[in-house]
Amino acid sequence: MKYRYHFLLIAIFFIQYSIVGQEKVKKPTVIQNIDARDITSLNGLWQAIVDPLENGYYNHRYLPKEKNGYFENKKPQSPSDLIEYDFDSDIELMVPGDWNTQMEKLYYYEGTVWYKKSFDYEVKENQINYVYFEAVNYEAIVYLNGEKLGSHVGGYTPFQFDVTGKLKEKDNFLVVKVDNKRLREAIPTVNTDWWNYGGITRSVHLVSVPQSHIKDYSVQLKKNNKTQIAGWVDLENGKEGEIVNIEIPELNKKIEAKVKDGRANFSFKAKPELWSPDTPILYTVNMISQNDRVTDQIGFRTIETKGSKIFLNGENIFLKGISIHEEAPFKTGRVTTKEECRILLKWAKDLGCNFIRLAHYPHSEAMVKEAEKMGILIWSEIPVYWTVLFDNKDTYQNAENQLSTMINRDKNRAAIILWGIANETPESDARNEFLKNLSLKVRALDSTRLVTAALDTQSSAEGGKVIDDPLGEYVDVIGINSYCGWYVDEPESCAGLKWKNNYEKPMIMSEMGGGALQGLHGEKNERWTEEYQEALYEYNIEMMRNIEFMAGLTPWILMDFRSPRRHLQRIQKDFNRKGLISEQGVPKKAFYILRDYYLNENN
Ligand code: GCB
Repeated sequence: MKYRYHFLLIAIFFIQYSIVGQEKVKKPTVIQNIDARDITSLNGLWQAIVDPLENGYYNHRYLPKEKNGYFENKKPQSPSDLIEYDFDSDIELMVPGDWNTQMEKLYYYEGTVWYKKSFDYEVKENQINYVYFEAVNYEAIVYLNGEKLGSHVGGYTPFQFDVTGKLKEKDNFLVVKVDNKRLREAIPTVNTDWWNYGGITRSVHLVSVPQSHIKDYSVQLKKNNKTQIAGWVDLENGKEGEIVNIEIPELNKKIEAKVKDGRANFSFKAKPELWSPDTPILYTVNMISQNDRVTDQIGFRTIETKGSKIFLNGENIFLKGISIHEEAPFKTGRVTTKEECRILLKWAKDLGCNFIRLAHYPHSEAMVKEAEKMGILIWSEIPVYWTVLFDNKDTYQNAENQLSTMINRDKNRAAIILWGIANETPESDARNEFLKNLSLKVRALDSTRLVTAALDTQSSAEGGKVIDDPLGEYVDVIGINSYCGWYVDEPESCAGLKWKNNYEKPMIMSEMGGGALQGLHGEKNERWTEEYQEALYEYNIEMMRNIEFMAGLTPWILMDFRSPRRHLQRIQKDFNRKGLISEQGVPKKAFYILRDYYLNENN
């Protein structure tokens, strides 16, 4: 009896501890579908102060300032006051936007910039307000009217803070300390092949939602079931037992689901016309709770693998893709508008693509939604790139947070079929464990899509390559980055290169390619000419024709993009020149080689 009692006490202790423990690690989440909410834009010109020594944050003992930090936006009250900063007489930067391409002196800048926006706001009764950031690269510390709201790490995912009761009708000021210093332990780490564009790179909104509101939802076909729609709606401050309606008018569906522990689960039969690149059909879906209503455009499709093939809606599909960086056409810098997304996506369409790899980090929600409307399948990934610190627990947590936020934001997008967990990571036990855990995380969060990773670790065997990376076990689709004819071997030798796969899984050639300066012509063995790149594509396509387990490809890359690793001034001028299109939008010869392959084969 005594022992039983002790056991009970211990059990209660553990249950409580784990609940409290969970509470402690509860991550701030964001509301689903920001486009469908009552929002006030905070985009436009913000005042800014460039602060390389973080003088507005640390005192001369290098301790964070509790008072007199730049977040207070102080003004002298008398002529004798000493205040050594002034947003009003400093620079201005456009939001959304990176700072590097807005001012010449910020081109290479990596460090802290303070952003400030003043605004009036009509506060409505009985509403909850959030300030919502679509993305800030890399670390953001956010203050409203001098008070710290919180901080966020990770350059490509959204975050929000509750500002209910903190907004005034007049003269609010939002200050964001943005820091894009590269850190060894961060995700990505210090070493990448793209520009570390700093700033408030995506839109900022003030959101107003009812006290009891729809926070999040998932509406998708059940895994591999074309006639069963299943999902849930999460309410914030909802009532236990409250009814949530899910309506799909075009399918004549009106479903009632009851809230239990904050969530209304549902599952119902339906026969939607399936979303595919040829038929990118999106249905209007209304979610209606007692006090809130959110509408989304949702597509329905299935995706699975069998052996080395990928099946979309039960039909074998060959993924004719291209890799894309979120780099703006014509002006470079980060993509900031829907129009820029559409230009890049239209170029992918012109190339004959039904698929894109959004490299190497989650792109904006606009990019994903526009691609979905245009009928383009998507591989979306997090920046676990090259040599991240695989044995560091915080690094893992950071990667997992970015992964969860990416999946959370885009889980209703039919276009996304693959979640990418890593790119070209060096094999080691720590790395295998890290990536295995990320793959398990994906499966726990979203069992309907496929897991992939881009690998450059294939071994060499006589006459060819063997895919034998242990990570192959944990992914559904194996991505292979291979630069035959550019970093290794002569282009002519690629055609005969043989591939063997130790896994009975589909393989996507997730990168291949070589550089060319648009307009530079010469012999096909002359590097940097369009002819060299053209021949390289021809030989590599020849090689890929002979890989029977290939399920698609996303060559590197649609458009030339800025990279601080690319110093050859007569050719590169800080651009990675592997684009099939120049940064000014002019296609190179290889563009047409790939287009011919896509339009004339594998249909
Ligand atoms: C790679 C990387 C990619 C680079 C590319 C290159 O393997 O995944 O980010 O930009 O090679 O051009 O070297």
